[in-house]
Amino acid sequence: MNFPQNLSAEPGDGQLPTRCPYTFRVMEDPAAQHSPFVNPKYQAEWPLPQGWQNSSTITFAMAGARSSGKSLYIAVVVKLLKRLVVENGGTFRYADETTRMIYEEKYEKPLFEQMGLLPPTPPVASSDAHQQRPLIFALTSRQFPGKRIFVVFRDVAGEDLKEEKFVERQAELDFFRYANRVIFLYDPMAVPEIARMLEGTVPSHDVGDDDPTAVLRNVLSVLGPVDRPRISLCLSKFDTMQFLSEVEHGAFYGGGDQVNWQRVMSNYGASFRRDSAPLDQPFDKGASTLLDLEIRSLLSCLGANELLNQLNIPLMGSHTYPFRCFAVSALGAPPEGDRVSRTGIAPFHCLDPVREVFAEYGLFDGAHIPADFPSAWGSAPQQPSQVPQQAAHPGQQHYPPEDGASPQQAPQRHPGQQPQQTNPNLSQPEPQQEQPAAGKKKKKWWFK
Ligand SMILES: Nc1nc2c(ncn2[C@@H]2O[C@H](COP(=O)(O)OP(=O)(O)OP(=O)(O)O)[C@@H](O)[C@H]2O)c(=O)[nH]1
Ligand SMILES: [Mg+2]
Repeated sequence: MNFPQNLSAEPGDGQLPTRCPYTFRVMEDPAAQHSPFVNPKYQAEWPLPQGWQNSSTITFAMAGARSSGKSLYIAVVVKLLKRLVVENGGTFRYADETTRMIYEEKYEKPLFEQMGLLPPTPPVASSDAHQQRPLIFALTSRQFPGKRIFVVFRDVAGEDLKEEKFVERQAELDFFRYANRVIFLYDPMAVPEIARMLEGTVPSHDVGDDDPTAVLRNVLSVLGPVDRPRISLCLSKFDTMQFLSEVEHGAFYGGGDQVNWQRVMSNYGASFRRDSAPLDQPFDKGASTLLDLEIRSLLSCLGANELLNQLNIPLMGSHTYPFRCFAVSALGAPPEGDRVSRTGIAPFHCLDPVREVFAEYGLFDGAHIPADFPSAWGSAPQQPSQVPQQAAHPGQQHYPPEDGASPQQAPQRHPGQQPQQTNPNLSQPEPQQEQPAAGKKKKKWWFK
């Protein structure tokens, strides 16, 4: 099932515009030296990474209840993203020093070096809230030699998405409205029936108390009546679901309307039993469509009907929320205590939500070597210069406003716009220019 075609969630109409890495909003002037959404007084501390001008930006915002697996997903998906890019003949690097420091300290070292888990992401109001800074990666692609692509992830604390006093924190999450994808994780272990069945089979681990339906409702309320970023609804910790095929269900299965989980999860024909397409092969859209249908039905069996219904009935405005379902497992096996499994980290289907976006633009979609790709000693021929089409954003304003007025209204989208299915016209590079190093000092003004 494809995303609805009557909604264009991409302001660039199928192209990849230059966005502000902090607010995710499209920059009207892609050649600007600073984000127009950052208060000029603080632009030195919130700079655009080197080479940002006329680049193409792809943005991902994480969402989900506490302990649904968001931070571990980011830790793993960054490693996988690098492999995907390199397998496809591209290059991958941290776009700035801030990203390197945060990724290495908060994600890579604890998980991949110490083989431990990650602490809960601190709420944005706390002084150690590292997720205020996005993780930005600079990519190049062999399909589009010389073009600069930046991929941006923003982690979120489940604590900030909980129901209690959500309106007070809502403004901090405005970037959801402009993300290319909101990756929403749904933890099956939070379903009491599943947790009960797996007791004794899967080592117990953290499960948040928050209702994922309420958390999703909060995310949708941030989107308001107009903005409809596409939502990748992921059944997370899928390794735990796979254990259900081994659980003797005599004690749990009473027949009738009850789901026989052992039978469901033992179905060897199901897409969720197979791995994704190899990294040097095109993203398998057919398998992804099947998986989408299977996971919708699994979510329904897990009692997540209200959650699914919310996406089909607009909370505000008149448009439903375009979403597609995925299954992901960052660890590949349940952790043992506060450490990852002794068998190691074996991610399952984690890159699917990212590859699905790339495939839309023909990026990193199989090790395709263009006919004019240079021989070993030649230099890559440049594609004709094509400047990305920029969406008109009337009334662009700094955020936060200098005069303390309320933030600017969302730029108007065009619900009737058809997304373009062809490759994007990625932008040509500009000569590199010096940027001040990203400031380490935290500024309270930015996220109140
Ligand atoms: N079995 C399994 N457990 C996982 C997986 N990913 C995360 N977990 C478990 O879920 C816990 C929470 O993971 P995090 O990534 O820290 O969750 P989070 O969504 O970032 O949580 P907050 O930061 O509090 O919002 C981990 O400590 C693990 O116990 C997975 O792929 N498989
Ligand atoms: Mg976290």
